[in-house]
Amino acid sequence: MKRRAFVTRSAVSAATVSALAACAETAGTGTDASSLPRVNWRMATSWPPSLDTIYGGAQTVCRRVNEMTNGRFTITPYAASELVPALQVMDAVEGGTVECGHTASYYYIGKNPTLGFATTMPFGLTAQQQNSWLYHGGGLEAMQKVYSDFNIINFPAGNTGTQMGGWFKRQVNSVADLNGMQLRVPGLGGTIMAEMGANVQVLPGSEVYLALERGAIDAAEWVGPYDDLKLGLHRAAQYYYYPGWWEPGATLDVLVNRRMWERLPEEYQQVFVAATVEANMTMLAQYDALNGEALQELIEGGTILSSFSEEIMRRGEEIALEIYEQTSQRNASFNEVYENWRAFREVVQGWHHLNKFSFAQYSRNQSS
Ligand code: PYR
Repeated sequence: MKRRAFVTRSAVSAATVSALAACAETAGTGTDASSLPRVNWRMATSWPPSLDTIYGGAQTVCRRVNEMTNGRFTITPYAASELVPALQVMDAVEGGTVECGHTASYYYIGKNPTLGFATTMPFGLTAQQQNSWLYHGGGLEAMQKVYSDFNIINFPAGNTGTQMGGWFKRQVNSVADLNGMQLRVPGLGGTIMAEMGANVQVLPGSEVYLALERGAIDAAEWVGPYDDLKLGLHRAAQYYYYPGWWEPGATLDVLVNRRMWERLPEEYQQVFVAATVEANMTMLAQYDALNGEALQELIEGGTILSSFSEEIMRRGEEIALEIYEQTSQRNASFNEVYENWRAFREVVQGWHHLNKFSFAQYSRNQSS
């Protein structure tokens, strides 16, 4: 039922927008027929504004809310560290320092590992499958339940698609090669890398290049060719690994302080949800359109592409499954979400293996 309620809310948003536009038109004639209040919010983000893809997700939400309410509800996005440090956006929203934020939920798995599901899980769902789980598989309700413990309501508002595995200063062929390496890998991917012997840290996007270039870390993963090129990561390391098996379809979330959310008129809530859905789709389209060309530019500039070895990927998957089982035993919310997510994954992957991946396999064979 709830799932339907979400979809219905999104679907009726167009009607709401028309109603708001009608109010605005009347207001334009000099009669302020709109009883809707003026609301001004701030949105903290975890991103440098130079990344028009990921920071663009925050901008899309803010711009569309403004446009759809004819300027009555404005949200101003702020770059990482302008209001709060990049990796403390959730804390700021929870505490009400800001009304909302645009960030990656897996930066906060220290608070509850279940939050990782909102972004992506190692060996988990592609972007298409993740959206399917969130919007039609009970995923969004499940994650909103987890976030309610933090006085927050969350909405997907961007997806990077399957990421790259990152930039390494030296080649890694075996699990043993990862031992002692200093890596920048966020989320449960970092936990897995640590199990394989690496020293893992999570740095905000704006700090990754300097840390890699100066040798404070030996390898770093950010998103993919377009962003990585902009950050200059190819100038700090030569070996570019794929696939990003710990981030097969990373969602970025807008987090909203629950008290602030409840104070919004329902019309603004619906506009807000519609804007996040638009940002979710737009960011993925942007990444898919931009990454291919950026990859060519990287290769022409001397980047060496390498796939992770079967040994590293198999061991990574084994550790991921162990973590999922063990965390399920001690964390009730993780167990609840994992059970739902695992069942969904089995069905959606079966379907995609039959149609989508067999088509991809055929296309790949034809072009090679
Ligand atoms: C990262 O922090 O690595 C993201 O993919 C956003």
